[in-house]
Amino acid sequence: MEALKKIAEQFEIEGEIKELYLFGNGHINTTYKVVTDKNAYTLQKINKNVFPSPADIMENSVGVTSFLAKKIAERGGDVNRETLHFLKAEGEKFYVVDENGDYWRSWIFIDNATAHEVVTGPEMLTESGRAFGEFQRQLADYPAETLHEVIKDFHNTPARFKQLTDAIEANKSGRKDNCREEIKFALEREEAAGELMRLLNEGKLPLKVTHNDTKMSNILVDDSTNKAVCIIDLDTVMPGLTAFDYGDSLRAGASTAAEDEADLNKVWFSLELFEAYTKGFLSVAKDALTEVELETLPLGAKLMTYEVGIRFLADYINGDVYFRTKYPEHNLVRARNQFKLVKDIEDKWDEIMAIMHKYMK
Ligand code: GN1
Ligand code: MG
Repeated sequence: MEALKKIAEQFEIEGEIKELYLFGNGHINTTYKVVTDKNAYTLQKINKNVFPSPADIMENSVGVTSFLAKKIAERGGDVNRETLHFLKAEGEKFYVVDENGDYWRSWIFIDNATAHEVVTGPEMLTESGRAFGEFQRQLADYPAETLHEVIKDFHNTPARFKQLTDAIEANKSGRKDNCREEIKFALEREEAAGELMRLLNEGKLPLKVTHNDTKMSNILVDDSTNKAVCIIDLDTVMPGLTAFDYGDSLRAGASTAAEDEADLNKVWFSLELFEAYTKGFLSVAKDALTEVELETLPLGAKLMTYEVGIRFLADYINGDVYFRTKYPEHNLVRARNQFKLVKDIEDKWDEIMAIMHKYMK
């Protein structure tokens, strides 16, 4: 506790530390709440195995949140609540490095707000769409090319495809023959996998600031109003396509089951949830997007789902080296689940596009 206190005290916190304890349920970083006699703060250790350059992450995060803070202040909002307010440490840095070489950061604690793990209905998805749409709209004029690419090729689906074919070739775990059907499903879609990247390379889609991990649990929702307050988990903020953020929300949010549900009869892409999210997202982001961006948003839903499916499959064939698993077939179950959603998105494509056109107007 004393060691943690010493780390916290290197940030520009106000008051005497009264309490310091573990907080939240993130899977990657380690989070604490620090309470002083004047205020409360979040203190977090960045996982250096997943994120090899924490200083770059902090540069991205501070760049984006200070840009957002300016806009929030202009419209009379609460800058310490509607975006993360990172604290400075010594030497104008926004992080502290401890004796083990671990990087720490801190921001003003946002109270009376919760990150929900489970989507309880369409209203929640509309609110999530509004929050991520707002994130896109407010950052539309941020110079995306100045951001560090903290995880290379994160949503580059053809690069992820290559990682899968490499995994199949190496067959490190010897599991290749257990998943012939899934491999076939993935390989048949090579052409489609490149659609968004192709449009980007042809200059038809603009590079934007994207969050890249747009699930419901990365939004703090106000406990009394149920309105989204603040987008959190900015580690994967990078240059990307709007379709990545829109699509990744739907991958997780529009499914009728959990990402690792093994009974595929329960796994569907819900048009009701899709519509709820789309309504919220476009109600705020529409005017900040080009015609081609709007037309290709649903491709994001298909490709983000396909992409994480091939990542699960590759990890299964590699012997479960990336995603945390609870049982030997866990990654294969996840891959099957995502592919079931991809198939359902393909089957419902005309209806999906019709809904999109309704809200594009
Ligand atoms: C990982 O750990 P979590 O849930 O924030 C992954 C995402 C995947 C997701 C699938 C840095 O996110 O890309 O969509 O698992 N994040 C990273 O559950 O690889
Ligand atoms: Mg995350």
